[in-house]
Amino acid sequence: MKVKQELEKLLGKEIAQSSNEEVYYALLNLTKQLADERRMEETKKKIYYVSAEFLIGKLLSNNMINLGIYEDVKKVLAESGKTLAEIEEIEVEPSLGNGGLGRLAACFLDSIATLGLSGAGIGLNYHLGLFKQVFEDRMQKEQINPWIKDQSWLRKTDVTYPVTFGKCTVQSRLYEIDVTGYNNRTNKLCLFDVETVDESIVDANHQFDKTDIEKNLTLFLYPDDSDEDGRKLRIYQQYFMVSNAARLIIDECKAKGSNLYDLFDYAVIQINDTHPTMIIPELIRLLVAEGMNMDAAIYVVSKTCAYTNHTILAEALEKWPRHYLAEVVPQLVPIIEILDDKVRRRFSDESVAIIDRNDLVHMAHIDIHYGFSVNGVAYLHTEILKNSELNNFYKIYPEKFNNKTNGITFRRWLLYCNELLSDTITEWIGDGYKKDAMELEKLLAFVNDDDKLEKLLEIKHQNKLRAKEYFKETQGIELNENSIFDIQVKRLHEYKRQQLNVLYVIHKYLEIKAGKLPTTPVTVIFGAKAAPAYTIAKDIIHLILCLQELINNDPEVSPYLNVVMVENYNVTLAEKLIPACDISEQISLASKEASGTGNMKFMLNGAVTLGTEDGANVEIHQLVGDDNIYIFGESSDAVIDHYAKADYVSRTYYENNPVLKEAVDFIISDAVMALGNAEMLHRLYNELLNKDWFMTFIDFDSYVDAKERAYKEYEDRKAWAQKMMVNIAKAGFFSSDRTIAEYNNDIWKIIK
Ligand code: 26Q
Repeated sequence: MKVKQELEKLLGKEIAQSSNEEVYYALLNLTKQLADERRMEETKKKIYYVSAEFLIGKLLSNNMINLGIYEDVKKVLAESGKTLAEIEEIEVEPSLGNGGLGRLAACFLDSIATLGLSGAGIGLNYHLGLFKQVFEDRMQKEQINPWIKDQSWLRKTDVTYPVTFGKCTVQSRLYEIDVTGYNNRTNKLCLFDVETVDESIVDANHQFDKTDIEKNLTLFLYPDDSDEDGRKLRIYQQYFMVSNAARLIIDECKAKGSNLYDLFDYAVIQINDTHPTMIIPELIRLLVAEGMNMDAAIYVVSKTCAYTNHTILAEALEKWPRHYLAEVVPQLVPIIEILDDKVRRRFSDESVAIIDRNDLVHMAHIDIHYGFSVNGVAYLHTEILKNSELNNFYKIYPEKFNNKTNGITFRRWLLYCNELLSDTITEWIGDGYKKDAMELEKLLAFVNDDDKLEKLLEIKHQNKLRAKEYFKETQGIELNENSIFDIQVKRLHEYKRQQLNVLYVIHKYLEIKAGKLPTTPVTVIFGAKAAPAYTIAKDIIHLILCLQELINNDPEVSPYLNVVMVENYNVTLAEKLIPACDISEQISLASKEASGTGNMKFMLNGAVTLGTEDGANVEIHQLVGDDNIYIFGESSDAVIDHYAKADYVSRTYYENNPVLKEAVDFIISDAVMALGNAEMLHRLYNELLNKDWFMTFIDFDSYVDAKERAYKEYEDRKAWAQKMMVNIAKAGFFSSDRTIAEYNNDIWKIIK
């Protein structure tokens, strides 16, 4: 294809004479056309990945890479004096997810299409999605984030269903986004919406009538659930999502010849965490409405649905009061009661019941009893599910439990975000790794090749310069490209322990003030959004922003240490930061991070992990060996034991450790108080001293040791480059192509 001609045909003029915006829209349309040409016939069985989140990121470059026109387009643009980077600025990042689970869903869609599997994602078309984060007075403020433009990747379809709630019926509308595989088929992401949604009901303080379902249903991802109306709105959303999904699936299967008694030969439904759980009773309801008897419907649905668990945090396991469901979706309640009744007849163990004694409906329990597969997302996580969190279920259904260690798409997280590295790898080992990521192991042959090690360091430096330029331009932030980039980017949560990193920063600051100067300067970079109602998380952001101000403006300290918190961390910023990183902070309290996927992206881009034995870090550690990772902290067994015995007392650590005490006390020192809000800083200080539920203090010493060791070893540039090489070489296992192949072999069994 002649890219230039095609583009100019769409533009009606020369590229050089067109604005960036015109070029962007021409490329959008060209890409859509090409994606459409790769549509393929669907196989008998299809995988439906149902998820409340799809954190897909910008799509233009991704699609052009997958369609094989990326290089040509770049060349053609360059000839007209334009860069792809400036064209991409026009695209807005869709705001359809908030973190790991949503980004995982996006990587999975890419790999499903890339492996040539017939599949679709199903979710909601949130108009305002997740909030945009801005910093004001060194605090997080949320702004609404409208992302849908007149022309976008969304395609309006004719598909529409009436969805009935207790109090009203709404009419849905299906929108689709094409999902291109890498040199392979095009699948779809199906996003349901209601046409009556009205963004204008949101006031200046982001408040809106939470009971006006017709107008608010698809406005926000995870609407504020601090009151009952907010919690019910979530149920409205979830039911709307799964009712549409169930009907779409039934319609498609019927069209392919299913008589519905054989639904499981046509469809497999992967339930992404518990948010889509109501698809189980909804499908049962619809099959019964089609004339199937209840037992047959339960049997068919149970053979069609599979569940992925993404967390062991108790507060994230959804339990809905029965009376909420009775009000929002009364038609499901009798079915859920039958499901509960059947469980209770078989098992006397109260802990596996669906409706508990307090009349709470345990969504995960529905999935486990009435799905055929339950999987965790990393080896350790699945072991913890089997042996503790879900042990009572594991004893009943050992055959259902399986592990699927997460993965990431290397198209976005290497080929696109780090072209320098991927081009260099191609030069060294050919491009076979682009289809078979395990070929990256060929890089191990170069761990003693000085020139190649030197080249890796040079690429890292270039990526730091690129990040420096980007953040200077977009956020006015100064990054020192000659410093160690020590990065922690992920949602703000106490279990992820940004506060541990902060305590180290304070400790380092105090050391520098006392005259102990580091050899190589360090930039500690944070990026994180806090849930709007999560007070302590916002306090931690506040502390980071105060320290940023204090440290970066202190001429005694800033030549050696800088703290940077980037605003509105999202997929686009991740693509800039990850390739520039030296040290990847993965410091969750062991047992709490189900997997993590940022850890994999950093490793693939040549950062060295500083982490606990948690989630997929355990597998990274095993792959790269002790010398190529910095592991610290209590084991997950020890942590689980502390919780069981309730014997962790943070104050004891504080009182017995003067270095820790000094750092903690600094939170409420005059220096910080002069910049910050006393109430927030005191609240955080007290939380750490009196509660510290995620055991920050227990790992402080070993964290400081590991970090010092990493900084020290960074000085030996050759030894460090060898660690980088090993990390990149061993990252192949974390390709989502591997993960999806495993899902297909063990769970989905889609035959090409
Ligand atoms: C729960 C109750 C009520 C409302 C919302 C929620 C809720 C919302 C979002 C619960 C969980 C989430 C998101 C979870 C998530 O992102 N989990 C991450 O999933 C990744 C992919 O498997 C893992 O790598 C991470 O370890 C895990 O934290």
